Amino acid sequence: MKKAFITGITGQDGAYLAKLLLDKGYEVHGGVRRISQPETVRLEKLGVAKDVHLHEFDLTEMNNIFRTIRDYPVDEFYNLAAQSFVGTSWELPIYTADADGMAVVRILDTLRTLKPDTRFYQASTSEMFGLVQEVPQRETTRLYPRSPYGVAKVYGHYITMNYRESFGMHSSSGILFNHESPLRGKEFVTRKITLALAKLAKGGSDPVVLGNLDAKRDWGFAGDYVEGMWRMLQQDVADDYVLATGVTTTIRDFIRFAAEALGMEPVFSGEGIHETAIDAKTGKRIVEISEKFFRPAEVELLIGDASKAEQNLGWKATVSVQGLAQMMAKADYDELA
Ligand code: NAP
Ligand code: G4F
Repeated sequence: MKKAFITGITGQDGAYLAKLLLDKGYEVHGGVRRISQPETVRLEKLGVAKDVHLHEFDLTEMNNIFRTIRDYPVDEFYNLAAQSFVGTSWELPIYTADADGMAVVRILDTLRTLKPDTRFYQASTSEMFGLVQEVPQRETTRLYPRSPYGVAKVYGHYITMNYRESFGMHSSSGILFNHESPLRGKEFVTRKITLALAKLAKGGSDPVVLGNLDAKRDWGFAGDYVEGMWRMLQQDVADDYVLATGVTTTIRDFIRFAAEALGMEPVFSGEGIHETAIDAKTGKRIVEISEKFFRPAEVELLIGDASKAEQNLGWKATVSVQGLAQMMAKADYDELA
């Protein structure tokens, strides 16, 4: 029986990956940081909370990482934990650099010392492309991060490559474009939209208040992307791979897809911070704009080319952005009382 360790097992991807590995017969261990009320709700929703072994773990604590790797040696180590919200990275830039950058070398160097044959996955991100230097973005596109989060992830990305090249470790980075699901954190724009629209569809009256509706993202389904992570670690030779759908969509169009899935007829009017949308069926205002949700520097366009992953890993995204918006909106609607 293969063993795996997942940092960030309580997060969106951690929960889907835990389920995938359990279904494949792995013994699954996961790192959980100390917070006042441990959140295993995603693992519970997927019905796997009782099947995983949870250990106290924090990215910022070197000796804790050392003891974890010493006491629970595994075949595959997936580093998914991070301060993952781009907006917060301007408020917590130093913590973000530590958790999303320095922590990667803490883990890699401990693996190198204690168990260098462990296969390692690093959660790199399309946010590293930032002010994009090529369209679509691929593994060789020059990086130009636009947030403290993106900058920290660039360090994690290059140190993962460096430990592969320096010490021959099986360390791979997945450069994953945005991926979402009904388990997505409520602060991310897709889930913020589907939850607010579901409340409106249930009779509520509060519009969703957003920032830049013109930004474009390449959105896929998280369940597909964890399969790609696993496939990367099954290769004989470690490497870096983009996972993406190859389709890009504005925030405005995502709102349209989610609203239509809930039976609304969204109509947008106005510009900039005066833009709004109403549901033509009920006349209710469903979208407002606030300066509060604009970022100091924006990533305007992301669209990925995942042809290397398709060729080498046989991986392809299976859920369209319309299907994703529908899945998330319906899940939020069904869950509301
Ligand atoms: P998520 O839902 O926010 O999960 C993040 C996880 O990291 C949570 O389990 C969180 O624990 C844990 N964590 C945060 N700080 C920690 C610390 N100091 N020590 C230990 N654990 C800590 O994120 P996700 O969407 O699943 O993303 C997984 C990874 O992929 C992240 O590294 C993210 O940056 C990266 N990524 C995500 C996407 C995407 O679109 N989802 C795209 C590219 C890359 P709590 O439960 O205690 O908060
Ligand atoms: O949903 P978001 O917060 O995701 P973002 O910034 O693209 O980051 C996510 O994807 C990255 C991969 O590219 C991951 F690495 C990262 O961990 C995370 O999972 O924002 C998406 C877009 C942005 O352009 C933002 O400015 O939506 C725009 N937006 C407009 N109004 C908003 C809002 N974003 C949020 N969160 N909240 C708003 O009200």
